[in-house]
Amino acid sequence: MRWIAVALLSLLSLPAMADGVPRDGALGFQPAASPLMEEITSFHNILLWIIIPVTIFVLALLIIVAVKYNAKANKVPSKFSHNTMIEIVWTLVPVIILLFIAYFSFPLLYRGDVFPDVDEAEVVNVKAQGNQWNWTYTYTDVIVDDYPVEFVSNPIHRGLPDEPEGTADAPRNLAVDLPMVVPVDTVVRVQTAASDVIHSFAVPAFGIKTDAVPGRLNELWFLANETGTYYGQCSELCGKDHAFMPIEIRVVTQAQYEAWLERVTGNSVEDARQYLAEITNESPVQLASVQ
Ligand SMILES: [Cu+2]
Repeated sequence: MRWIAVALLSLLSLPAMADGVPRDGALGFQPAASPLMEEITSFHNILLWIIIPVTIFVLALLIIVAVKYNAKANKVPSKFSHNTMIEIVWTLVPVIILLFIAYFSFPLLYRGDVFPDVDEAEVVNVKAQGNQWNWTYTYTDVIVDDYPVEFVSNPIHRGLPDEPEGTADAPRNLAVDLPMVVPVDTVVRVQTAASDVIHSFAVPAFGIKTDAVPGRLNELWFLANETGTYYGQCSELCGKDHAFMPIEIRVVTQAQYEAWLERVTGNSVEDARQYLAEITNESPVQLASVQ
């Protein structure tokens, strides 16, 4: 009974959550923060309306058969082996249901692969390189002294000596020292690669997941439509610290993004980090329910 209560409560409280953090006891997806994830969530909800009746129908058939046709209740079993009509029905009906699902599913599956038709000048390009065990983010459009801006995003190991100050509330195994920062309502192209083994770049609130493969450049895109802090994790088993290479993305306003860029390009990552802490204090991330 308890999990039913938790499920109902988590459904009721869904709209109140703003940031992309996993919650204790939650069911379903994190709240969508991109148009793609909104579509994935509504497709998932449509599927529930199909799956639940199918499950109830099959369960009902099983119960009817078990009760009505068991050896005690039905001592003389019928001997027929074929019924053309019923075989046509139980083949056609599932085919129609599956075609209906595929009709919505396939375009959605490839939506993330097709880059939207936008002005290249307005796209933010970031390369995400997976390493054992952290991510290197390269802002390929932002050049300082002939080199693109690049920094390593390390997880915050809470309780260990290298824990940075003021991060006591940061979600465990999700927060990083230097997050990827992108502007809101802007198409972001992420090119994934890896320096050692295969990793995978995934952020549930944006509905994105793409492998990061050594010697290969994969591409994904997202558009975050709400400012906030969003968390993801490496999603391809990559070694002993696989569970400790989180992804943190800060979605900020265009003005904040430009201010952050100015600090990064001023060659001071520490300054940029400080700035992020400042704007976090202005609108703190709600993490009260995170353990
Ligand atoms: Cu991994």
